[in-house]
Amino acid sequence: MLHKKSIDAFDRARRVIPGGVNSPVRAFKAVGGDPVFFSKGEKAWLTDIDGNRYIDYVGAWGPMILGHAFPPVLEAIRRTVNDGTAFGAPTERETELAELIISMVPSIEMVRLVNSGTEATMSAIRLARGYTKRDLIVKFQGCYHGHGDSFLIAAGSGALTFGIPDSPGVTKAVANTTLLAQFNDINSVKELFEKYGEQIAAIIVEPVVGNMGVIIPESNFLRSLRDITKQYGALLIFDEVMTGFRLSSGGAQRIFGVFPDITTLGKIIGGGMPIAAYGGSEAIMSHIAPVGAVYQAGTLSGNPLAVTAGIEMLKVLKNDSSIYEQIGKNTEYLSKSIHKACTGAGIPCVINQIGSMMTLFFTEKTSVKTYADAIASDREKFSIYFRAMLESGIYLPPSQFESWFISATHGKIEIDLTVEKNEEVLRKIGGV
Ligand code: KE4
Repeated sequence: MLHKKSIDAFDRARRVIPGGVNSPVRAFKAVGGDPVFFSKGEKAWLTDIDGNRYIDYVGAWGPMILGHAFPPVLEAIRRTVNDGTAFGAPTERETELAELIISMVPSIEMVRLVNSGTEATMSAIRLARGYTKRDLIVKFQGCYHGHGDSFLIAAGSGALTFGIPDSPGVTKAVANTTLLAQFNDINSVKELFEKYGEQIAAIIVEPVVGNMGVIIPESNFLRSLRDITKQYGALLIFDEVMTGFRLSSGGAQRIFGVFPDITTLGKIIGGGMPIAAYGGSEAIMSHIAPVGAVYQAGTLSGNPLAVTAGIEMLKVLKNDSSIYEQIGKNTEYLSKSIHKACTGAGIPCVINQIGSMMTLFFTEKTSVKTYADAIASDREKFSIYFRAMLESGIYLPPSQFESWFISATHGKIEIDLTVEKNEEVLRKIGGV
């Protein structure tokens, strides 16, 4: 494949944008090579500025569950934009979207719309701290909740100490209010609560992890988080920015039957437009300004175009549960086909798949259930595989530690072609 225009575009972009990208993962640092610049998306396909076409498994990092350029979304935006792009005042559409979200997500009685997943998670922990009048937050090593200071925290020296800043600019003071536990290790949570329980405002967790690659909660792990937070009077926050409306029309919480106090949402609820949300019981959400004292605001929150897109997305997802069944089946078939091919090629791997989320880990391990398991994967092998698949017209997330996203528009043609290209690539890279 020729990438001359992308290479030139990247050179130009790097002169005026840090790293040439507006979000770090897009720069291909984790997989090497230069990023591809795209000009068009349609259904399961992307076209780059050199005219190359790819089957897309990034889906803008989750929003495109109904495929790129979903016609009802485009039509609704076209219709809405003629009346203006923002008013900074309430519109009925925002209420309609809020009512839709509440009707779909079991634990949400009231919801506030914001502009990004990071805003949603930052607001959720501020709300938890304001509601409980406690300062400490527990998060899990390897889980990502956006770039809020409280989340950019690395593991401290000991299991029972506070985190340390994981980025310059994050202060020690902030790191001293974040405790780190290990996903799928309930004892690591119990130890923290035994030591700090009365000071802990909330646990925030990706109920199914996407940001270590896909890691599925062991049975009872989420239930145990629910029990321990209730026992100590802390709140449970499910960060469903990725899993919300992805794993089911009611998110991961409806699949696992565990219901948090606060849920954060994003990605799919905008169908690619910038919008996110956080919600919970009325008792908790009524602590948010202007009703309550916990302050949170946003100039473009509830933006009419983004809200219109979200209404169209959720109307389809709410009314057609067969979508989830279909994309789950297609993803399972893809996952099993790739695993079979890797095994046949003598390339050890583990694939974690749930619904339309999956990750191929190149690892000698027989399972990937924890952060330690995930980071033991062979990143170099993934990079070689990624670049070979890219050259074969398959656009995967440019990092071992991300979820692949399958959409309702990944049909037999796309899945079979991906399986075929995977086999070709494995023969090419062999036991590298
Ligand atoms: P944003 O601020 O990027 O809209 O959302 C942050 C966020 C919060 N919670 C979860 C579970 C998330 O996955 C994310 C963002 N996900 C990444 C991909 N793993 C976005 C891609 C990027 O950073 O460019």
